[in-house]
Amino acid sequence: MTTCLILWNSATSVEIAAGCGCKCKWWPWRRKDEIRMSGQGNPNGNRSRRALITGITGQDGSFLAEFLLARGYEVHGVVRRASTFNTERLDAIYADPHNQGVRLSLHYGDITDGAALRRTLDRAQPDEIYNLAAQSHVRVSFDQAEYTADAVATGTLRLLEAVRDYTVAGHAVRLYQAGSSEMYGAARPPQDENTTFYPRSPYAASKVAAHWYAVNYREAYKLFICNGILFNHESERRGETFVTRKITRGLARIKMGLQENLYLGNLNAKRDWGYAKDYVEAMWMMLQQTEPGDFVVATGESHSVSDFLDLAASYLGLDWKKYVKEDPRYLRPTEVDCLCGDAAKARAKLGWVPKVTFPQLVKLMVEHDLELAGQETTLTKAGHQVAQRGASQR
Ligand code: NDP
Ligand code: GDR
Repeated sequence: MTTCLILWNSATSVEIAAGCGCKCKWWPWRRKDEIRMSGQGNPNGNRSRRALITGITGQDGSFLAEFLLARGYEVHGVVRRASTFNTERLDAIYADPHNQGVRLSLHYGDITDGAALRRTLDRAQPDEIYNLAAQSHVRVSFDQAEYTADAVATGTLRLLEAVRDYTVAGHAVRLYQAGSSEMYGAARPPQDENTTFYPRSPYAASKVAAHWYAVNYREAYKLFICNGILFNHESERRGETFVTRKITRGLARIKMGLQENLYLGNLNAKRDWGYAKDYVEAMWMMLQQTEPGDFVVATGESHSVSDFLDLAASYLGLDWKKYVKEDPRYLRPTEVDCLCGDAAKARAKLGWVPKVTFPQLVKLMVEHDLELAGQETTLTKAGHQVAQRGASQR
């Protein structure tokens, strides 16, 4: 007799089936006694569950790594070699690998390098894979279209091929694919899982390809793969060239007298903005279901870029119209006007609901960036020279 383990998720008060031992559809190659799950719901014996994250150094990757470590996972991440440190977001959880009991391991690799991906799978032996690696900037994808397609679309295909062979070799694994609301592009809001994709950038078209590769591998090889269709999610760790963070960084610096103007593109675009920490939890929840599926993750509220400016400026007591200038270099050849997600399926099946509201999100980002601007001011006043971050990309 095998057992089905049901985990109780205290955060959302829902029952989450951690794989089905009885039918064993998603772990068909496991012997029945191996399927009996440990306290962690691990189909691969009694060791702690292992997750592999591509894109671990990014906003979502860093939050997800923290989330999984807190749940007892051993976490492996793919890191690109760079001439400067690109692991800043992992500093809080990084531990010297020479220490005993370290549960975070980083592996050099790249989503454009299939051989390295395969080696990383062999070394990490993951039970869950989160494919977050991407050239994720929509505007940049118009300048680097081929590379974006290679990383986002073909990169996903490379990983799927590696996963296919990994399962043929007898491993049980579940994969999360990071899809995007950008795939809806010009489709009329509200958008849900049944809305037809209408991508408006090389990035979005590449994410659509990745989505369908994932669906095809799920159907063709019976792999447990979930596509998350996540709407915009932001945080104090958001890359500084995305509009929300650009605004909170820029206005906070203006408030402290460190910057005179803020140059932006289209202020009328509307997005459904949530908090990244809430969204990584939804990724994990998808992989704990008994059946794989695709889920929209969104707040259901849409706000314009100027709404975001209004709120951020009001927390700082600024009139943003005095400082914000339009710069056509930040416009896109084809824009996505309005995204607003309907996450009813995620609510019903995963029990997922966003916890942080739009005003709370803007406030926490402003507070964080005011602190950064304060540090810069203190150093400057003390006579230190402080170089501007990412000056060439602003
Ligand atoms: P980030 O841009 O913050 O992080 C992207 C990550 O991918 C970084 O770790 C980056 O590494 C890595 N990466 C980039 N290119 C490669 C490559 N060639 N090989 C390996 N790794 C690479 O993105 P987010 O954390 O915001 O997003 C995570 C994923 O979710 C992405 O796939 C994104 O497209 C998608 N997404 C994001 C949404 C959002 O609102 N944040 C919404 C919907 C989808 P490095 O640090 O070295 O640059
Ligand atoms: P997006 O996020 O394109 O939705 O992609 P971004 O913050 O870049 O743009 C949102 C909207 O703001 C407008 N905008 C500006 N954008 C930037 N970056 N810089 C500006 O100066 C500026 N001025 C106005 C844009 O035109 C756009 O309409 C993000 C990424 O995280 C993707 O990886 C992810 O898939 C989607 O969200 C969901």
